[in-house]
Amino acid sequence: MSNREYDYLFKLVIIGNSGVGKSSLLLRYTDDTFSENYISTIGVDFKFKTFRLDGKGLKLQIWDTAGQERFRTITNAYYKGADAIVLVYDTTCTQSFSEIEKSWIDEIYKHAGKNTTILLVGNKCDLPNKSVTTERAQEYAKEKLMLFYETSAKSSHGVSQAFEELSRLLIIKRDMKVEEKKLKRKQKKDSSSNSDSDKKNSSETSNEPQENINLWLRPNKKIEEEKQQQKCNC
Ligand SMILES: Nc1nc2c(ncn2[C@@H]2O[C@H](COP(=O)(O)OP(=O)(O)OP(=O)(O)O)[C@@H](O)[C@H]2O)c(=O)[nH]1
Ligand SMILES: [Mg+2]
Repeated sequence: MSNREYDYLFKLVIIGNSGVGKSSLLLRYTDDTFSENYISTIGVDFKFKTFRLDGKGLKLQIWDTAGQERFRTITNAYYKGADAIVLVYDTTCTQSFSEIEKSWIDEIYKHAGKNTTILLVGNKCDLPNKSVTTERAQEYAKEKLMLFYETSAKSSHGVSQAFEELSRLLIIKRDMKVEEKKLKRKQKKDSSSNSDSDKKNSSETSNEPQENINLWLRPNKKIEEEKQQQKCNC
């Protein structure tokens, strides 16, 4: 990492039904801790995670939102400008998944935009009473062009892998955007210098009589002759 602490800064927002384990996932990923106690999030909270990935320095600003319906108008204001949304359901709770299909996805499209990168996370995969099959979630993720991981904030299974895979995708997208901008700037510069030289050429050539061209060539020829005469013979 050159003179800055990181090469890439990304904003992520974790959303999903209340109790699916959003705060637990964040705490597992940033602090490597887990608690069985359930303290429901009020409004929003955030944490930073700075790390190196494939030789690059990354800083993630991760927003943890309250899943409770009554906070929805506050929380969806945070979707704007997010590089990615982490959409969480509980693998043992069918309702938490069907609400993704019914409402969470529309919330994302409405407040974050249709092109936002989405990571779908099936949390609590350590529990035996699974009710949302991997295939069902996988198919849905494929259809909606989302990344998909099953995790356990309790055992830490899949947690850092999910965030790292998401970060890799965000790096690719950011690099492509930067290249696109550079290309556009270059094209703009080229087209403006072309039109300048077109103007110059048209004023130099089209309106000038043929005789003048010869006049310009003549002094050059003279200079060449003079140069020849000045050449040293030793
Ligand atoms: N077994 C198991 N329990 C989990 C896991 N993740 C979270 N929990 C438990 O699920 C409960 C809810 O977790 P939270 O992380 O607070 O859920 P949340 O999605 O942040 O909930 P809200 O803040 O209300 O939206 C807590 O009792 C956690 O201990 C997990 O991976 N496995
Ligand atoms: Mg919470």
